[in-house]
Amino acid sequence: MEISSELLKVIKSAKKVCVLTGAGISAESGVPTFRGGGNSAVWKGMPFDQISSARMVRENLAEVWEWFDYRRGVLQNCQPNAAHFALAKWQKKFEDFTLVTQNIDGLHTRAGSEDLLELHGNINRSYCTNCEKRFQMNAEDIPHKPDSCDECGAKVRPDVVLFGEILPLEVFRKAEQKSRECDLFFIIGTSALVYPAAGLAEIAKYSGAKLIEINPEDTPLTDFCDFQIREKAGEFLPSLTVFML
Ligand code: BJW
Ligand code: ZN
Repeated sequence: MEISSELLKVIKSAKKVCVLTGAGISAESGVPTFRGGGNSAVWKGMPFDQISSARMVRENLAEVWEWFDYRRGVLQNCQPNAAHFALAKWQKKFEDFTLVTQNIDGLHTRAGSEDLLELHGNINRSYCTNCEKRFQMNAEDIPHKPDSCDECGAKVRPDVVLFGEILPLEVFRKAEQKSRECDLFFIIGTSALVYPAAGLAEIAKYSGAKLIEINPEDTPLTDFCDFQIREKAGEFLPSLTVFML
């Protein structure tokens, strides 16, 4: 795999590095992406942005759970891939390193990444729709447990950020701060269509960081980037990591 000397120079001189990942980084683990023929775009005839919405939680929570339990089942057969492991190594390679993900699959953590900023929640957590008590689920429990809150008896819902919902404030603030402060920002495996997550790359660029995109396809941010790597994350990141050593 060819890696330009210019790219290596930028990476080797970077001190504060921020990485934003999306569904594409887990594609090689067998987790379906949302867009671009990733296979999870439709569930029972419903587009995913309809079922993964705040409105659906209010109107048909049982069906929302069915969709998330189905995906928790898919994840039982998925392991972190070479891209997740490469990024776990990066946390020791830079003076300051921040990993921000839109993914809810927990694969970065399973690969050894620490202090992960999960913008859209986690598929193995839930919270009470009334008192907001949080629950950690066992990945093996399908269907999910518990179904209702042990404090107040109300129904629990997945702890994921659906369309029309606010991102966890502290997590987003930290991601925003790190994007503003970094000198190098990677955008890996995301279609960069969903905001405010995609806006982090814009914050980084306007604050003076160099932007590197790793994605086999173009995105709306491609022309905005300093380097565009048209490769699969699981193939490119391990090679890059070897050169970085
Ligand atoms: C590979 C690869 C390989 C393949 N290697 N790459 C500004 C303008 C317009 C609208 C908005 C705006 N700001 C906010 C909005 C509304 C909305 C939004 O962004 N809509 C746009 C779609 C238009 N945003 C929200 O609603 C957010 N909330 C919010 O803004 O709150 C404030 C507010 C509230 C109320 C009113 C007004 C404001 C919340 C967004 C939450 C997103 N949630 C989801 C679902 C989570 C639960 C679930 O999993 O079901 O999160 S949507 C879905 O998209 C999921 C993902 O995290 C997210 C991003 O997708 P991602 O990761 O980019 O995946 P894909 O599939 O799109 O792309 C995969 C990429 O990988 C592709 O590019 C491939 O090429 C690539 N790839 N193999 C590397 N091997
Ligand atoms: Zn409760």
